Amino acid sequence: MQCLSTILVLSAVFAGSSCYEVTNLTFPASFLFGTATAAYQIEGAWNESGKSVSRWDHITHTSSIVVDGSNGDVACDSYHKYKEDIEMLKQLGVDFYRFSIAWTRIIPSGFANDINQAGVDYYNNLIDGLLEAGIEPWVTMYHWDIPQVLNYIGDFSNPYTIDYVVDYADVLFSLFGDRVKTWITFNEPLSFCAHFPLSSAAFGVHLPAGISEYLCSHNIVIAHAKIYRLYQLKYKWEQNGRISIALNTEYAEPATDSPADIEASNRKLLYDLGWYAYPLVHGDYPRVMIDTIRNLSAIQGFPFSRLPMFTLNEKVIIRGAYDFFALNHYTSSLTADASSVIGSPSFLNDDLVEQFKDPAWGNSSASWLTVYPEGLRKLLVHIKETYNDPEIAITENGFADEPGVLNDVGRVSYYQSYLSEVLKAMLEDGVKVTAYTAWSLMDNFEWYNGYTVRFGLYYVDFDSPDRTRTAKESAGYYRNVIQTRCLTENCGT
Ligand code: GBH
Repeated sequence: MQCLSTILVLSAVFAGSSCYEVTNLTFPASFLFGTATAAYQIEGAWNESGKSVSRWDHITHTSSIVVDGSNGDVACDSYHKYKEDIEMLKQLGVDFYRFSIAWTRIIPSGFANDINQAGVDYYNNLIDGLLEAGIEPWVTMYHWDIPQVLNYIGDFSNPYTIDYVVDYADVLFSLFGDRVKTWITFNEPLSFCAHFPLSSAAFGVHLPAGISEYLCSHNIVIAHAKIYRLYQLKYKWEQNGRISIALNTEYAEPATDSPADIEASNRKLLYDLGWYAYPLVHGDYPRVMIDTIRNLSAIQGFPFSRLPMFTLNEKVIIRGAYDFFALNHYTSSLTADASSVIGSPSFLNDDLVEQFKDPAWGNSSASWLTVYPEGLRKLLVHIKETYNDPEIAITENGFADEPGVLNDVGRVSYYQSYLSEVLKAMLEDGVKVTAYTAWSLMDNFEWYNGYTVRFGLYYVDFDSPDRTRTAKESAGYYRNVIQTRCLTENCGT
């Protein structure tokens, strides 16, 4: 087997597992390629033109949890430089651009009483500019920047927030739905309900672990379904768009081939992805979550299961509330059974598994992101088999390296190998993948990691007042893939 392909300068790319055979299958002409960003990570202009304070403005201004002490006050300055962003997207030749709208720019009070025209103008300009360039706008309604006023009342763990976010969605459909045909309601509830609040008090949600994650996720599933149903009743006939929710998961690779570890891996996927996908596809939480969390809650002295129940009416609106399956995926973990360990109440303990990384997998500059492309293919097959063979759009996938790397061979190799597994899943396993999104268009504010970790196809110079953008090697590689539909130099040979 040859190590990687001959294209570009691809020596020594996989720290660890250096041999990966890239397929010479090709993407069908109908397959869509895009890139993604999120409002807080790129826009800057945090207090301009009527925008109010979001949770992330609040966190970065009042705590010290971001490793380099930075914030998104200016970020990539895309609020002023969106035309340059569109030029980059044109250079890449993408079919679509997935970006998010800042709730705090559209309805700064947090409630839909007043609409901020300057915010509306910004997104109108962006959407119209994209359409003129022949690029479809794919809009995420919520990528973690909740108005701080709603964070104060408990964020999504407060059921009133369901109504407020549905009102916000209604405003977005009415303002932009004539031109936006692909909507993502929420980005990664697993991240913002389960991973983040636990890692920092800065989030300001003071409900105990083991309770807050489940309330948040429960309300998100209901809110998503209400937004979906609102659209069907009020807008679908006229606007004819498609709606989903971007769900993220690692692939859980069994640590050994023991039945207990295989079951643990399956359980982990049902906890991380099934928590949301099971209600949407099958009408309720996965059986293993219902039973396990009820039992653990009883042992821990709770008079109720910490996993809430859906009412019959809720089940009816939730089941089927999606037009396609939207998947964010970056990495995998080895997974082992830990069902004899009963920890303190917490979503992260309730799954009764232990996870760690295979030292043979390649690394990135984010500790959580190791390179295991086969995990994506296995995950796609798992989704096909578990969720009624849905159409799948990969709404994020990408690689982290250090600031300033322009000859980003690690990223090129990551995209090449992960896309290779997407092709195999499609053409050899029959998984209906119809779109792929590279995270991210450009380097941006990487949440807790500030500007120390980079995901962009374009480098951004955060020291320059212009926030100068420069194409990396990976931008050229991705452009070539989009043009040729092929990952190597020898497709079809
Ligand atoms: C995506 O989440 C986000 O949607 C996007 O905004 C972000 O820029 C991109 O990833 C790159 O990070 O620090 O060990 O607790 C990816 C899923 C879930 C990965 C939370 C990091 C925290 C791991 N993320 N996880 S840890």
